[in-house]
Amino acid sequence: MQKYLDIHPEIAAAIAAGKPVVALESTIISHGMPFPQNVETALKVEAEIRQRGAIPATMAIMDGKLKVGLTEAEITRLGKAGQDVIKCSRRDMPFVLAAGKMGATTVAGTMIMAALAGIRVFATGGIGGVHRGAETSFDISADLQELARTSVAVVCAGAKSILDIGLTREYLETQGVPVVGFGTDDLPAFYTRESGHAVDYRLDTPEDIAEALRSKWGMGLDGGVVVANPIPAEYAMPKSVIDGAIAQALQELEEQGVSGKASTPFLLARVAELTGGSSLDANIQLVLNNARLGADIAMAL
Ligand code: PSU
Ligand code: MN
Repeated sequence: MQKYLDIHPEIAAAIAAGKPVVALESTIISHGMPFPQNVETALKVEAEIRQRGAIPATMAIMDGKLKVGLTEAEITRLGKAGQDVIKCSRRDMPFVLAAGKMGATTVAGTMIMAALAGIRVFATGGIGGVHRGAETSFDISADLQELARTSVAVVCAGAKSILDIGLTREYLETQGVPVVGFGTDDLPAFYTRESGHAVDYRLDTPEDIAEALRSKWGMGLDGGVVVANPIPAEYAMPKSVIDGAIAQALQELEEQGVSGKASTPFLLARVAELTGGSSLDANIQLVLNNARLGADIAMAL
């Protein structure tokens, strides 16, 4: 493992000293947002985490290493390359590593790297899930299986309604993955604060969340936890606007026959285009909001 894992010295020191560290993914940089907003947001997210007293660790595969903690130059390199970077979930990581190519980690990939490095809290925008029509396409994100097995708490704004949120909930339940609502009983749907689906447990403080994580892992139950944090009300989008864009993006997905790992980036990009800049603004704000909560949980832990 030492051969592959390259932990930034500041992060290695923090982990060794038991200081709070928050993992961050890089597919959101390469495939989730356009340049230059992706790089600006990634750097702002890191700054926000530092301001709360924790240390950010953005993950990627570069130069034949699993890099835990990127420099500003590395984040910029990744953000400029955009969709040319290889999106890496569990399946992809060893091949990109072996080939010495640049890879951006998804939620699943980032959870794997966080666990390898000893980081327990990870903040991002949205998780992958069970896609609409999965009963025929079988399109279920590997993020869900990773949540079932890898012991990292994922702070997100819920799941986008490009997914079937009800089926995603069922899948997580089957896999024993708890879905916690931070200050909410209703699972957020990324751009909107509510999905109409209940969370499993509502907790109102970072300390309560940290205590539940300690209990889970302390009793030997491996696996992740979804911590769903609603987008701040002032940045939430009207449901009708977002629903319309998602419906159109899904129709185009089918018409163009997009499938496999290309589906999610295609849908994210089309929804962003169809809603103009407003969904990108919302996306940026909710990620920052999750970074703050992630830092608070890491501090409490
Ligand atoms: N959802 C978002 N933004 C994202 C992603 C999902 O709102 O950037 C990215 C994350 O990296 C997530 C991945 O892990 O897409 C899921 O891809 P797939 O559905 O192919 O597993
Ligand atoms: Mn998929």
